[in-house]
Amino acid sequence: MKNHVKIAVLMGSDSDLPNLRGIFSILDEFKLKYSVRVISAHRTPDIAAHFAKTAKENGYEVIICAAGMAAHLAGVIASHTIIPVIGIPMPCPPFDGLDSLLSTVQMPPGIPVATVTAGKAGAKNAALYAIQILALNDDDLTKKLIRFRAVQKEKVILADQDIRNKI
Ligand code: RP5
Repeated sequence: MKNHVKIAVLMGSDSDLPNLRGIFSILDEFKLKYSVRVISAHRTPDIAAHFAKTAKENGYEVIICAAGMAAHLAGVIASHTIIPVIGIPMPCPPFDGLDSLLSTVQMPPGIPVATVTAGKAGAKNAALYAIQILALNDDDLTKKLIRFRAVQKEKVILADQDIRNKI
């Protein structure tokens, strides 16, 4: 399968979407195709299991899962596939993401989930981490990642100069 969609982005609820926009802008910037689904470990458990069990044959190489509260989506997906799973804890009231973080990160030994930080920063890092996984076998993506870091570095250096001129 060449040029197939390799990245899946799953969210436990469409209420998670505002925190996940950064994923799509980064994947778009790298010109990568992706699938986006709302799948809940608790509300649609059969669909979650089916998605994970068929993910490899459907050509996916990395799965990003965002969920909040008792956030089991990433863990459930990971339990049904050997494709790498990245978990993003979603901030939700009343505990503002600490509950989601612990639910996502605290996997029992044997079924790993690569958990990033909660919320929008985690979403961006999940996208970049997914790209880094794909870049292991893709020189073009590797070059784009190196360029991304160079641009990021330049922005910090400019911000440093700017603040030193002002203060
Ligand atoms: C989780 O429950 C979802 O991922 C979401 O973060 C949270 C609340 O979902 P809604 O009640 O807003 O649909 O499963």
